[in-house]
Amino acid sequence: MHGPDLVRALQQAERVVVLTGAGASAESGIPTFRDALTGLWSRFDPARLATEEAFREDPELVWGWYEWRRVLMGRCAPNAGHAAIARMQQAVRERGGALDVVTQNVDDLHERAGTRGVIHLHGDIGSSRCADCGARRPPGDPHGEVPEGGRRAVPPRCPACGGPLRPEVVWFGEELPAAAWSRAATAARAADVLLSVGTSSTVYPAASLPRFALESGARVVQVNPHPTGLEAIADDDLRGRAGSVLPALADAAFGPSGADFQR
Ligand code: BJW
Ligand code: ZN
Repeated sequence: MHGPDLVRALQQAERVVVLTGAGASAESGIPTFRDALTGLWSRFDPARLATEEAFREDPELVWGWYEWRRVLMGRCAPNAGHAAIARMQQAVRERGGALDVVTQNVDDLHERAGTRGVIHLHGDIGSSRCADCGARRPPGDPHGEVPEGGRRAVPPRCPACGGPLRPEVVWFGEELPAAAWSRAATAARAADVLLSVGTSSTVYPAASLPRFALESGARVVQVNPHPTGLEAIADDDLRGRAGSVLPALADAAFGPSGADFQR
C-alpha cells in the first residue's frame, strides 16, 4: 500500500503537516460536501448553502442546516483516522519534531481524538456571531431550538443589535481567519512531509497548501479513496479510506498501537 521509503520519510521528517477535509470525518458519520448525498438535505447543494447570500435570502434554511449539522457533529465520535493522526503527532513531538493539523472541517473531532493546536481554516460550527454587527456569542451559550432531522430554524437574535446570528464559519467569498491562514501557509512551506487527507482539493486557498509544500521540496502524500487531481503532482497516492490508510501508516512508521479507539 505504501512503500518503505514513505515510512522512512515520515520517521525522519522534522516537520509534518496533515491537511484534512470532509473525507476525514466521513467514517464518523458526517456527510461530505461533494460526494453523493442522501437524506433530507439531498435536494440542496451544500456548497450553495455556504454563502452569505444564501443566508440573507433564506436565513431559516441556512441556520436550520447548520443547527442540524452542529447537532449531528456533536453526536459523532472521532474515527480511527483522527486517532492515528493524534498518535502520529505525539510520536513526532516525542522525538522533537512538529506535526501540525490544518483542517477545513468545522467539527472538533481532531481535538476530541487528542490532537493539539489544530488550525481551523473554515471556522467552528459550535460558535456563532451576529451577521450584522459581528458580536460574538459566548461559546457554550445555548443555541435556539434544534431542528430535529433537519428543518428550518429561526436564527436567534443578537442581544446587542437585534440582527440574526450566523455560524462562525467561513463561507464562499469570505476571507479565512488571518492568523489561521498564516500559520497554515508557514507550516506548509516548512514541511518535510504533507499529507492531504479526505479533501477534494477544489476549494481555495486551502487547496494551495500542498503546492506550497511541493515548491519547498516537501514530499506530498494524498489519502483518498478517489482521485482528485492532486495525485498528478503528489509523490504518493494512497487510495483508500482515512480510517484504514492512516492507522496502517502510523503503525508502519511509529509502531503499532491498539489504543486508537480508547482516547
Ligand atoms: C474520503 C473518505 C474517506 C470521502 N477517507 N477521504 C476560482 C479559482 C480559485 C478560487 C476561487 C475561484 N472562484 C472563487 C474562488 C474562491 C473560493 C473557491 O475556492 N471556490 C472554488 C469552489 C473554485 N474560495 C473562497 O471563497 C474562500 N475565501 C477566499 O478565497 O477569500 C478570498 C476572497 C474573498 C472575496 C472574494 C474572493 C476571494 C473561502 C472558502 C470557504 C469554504 N467554505 C466551506 C463551508 C465551511 C463551513 C461549513 O462546513 O459549512 O468549506 S465550502 C466546503 O468546501 C467547506 C469545506 O471545508 C470545503 C472543502 O471541501 P472538502 O473538505 O474538500 O470536502 P469535499 O466534499 O469536497 O471532498 C471530500 C473528499 O473526501 C472527496 O475527495 C472524497 O473522495 C473524500 N473521501 N470519504 C478519505 N473515508
Ligand atoms: Zn448584532
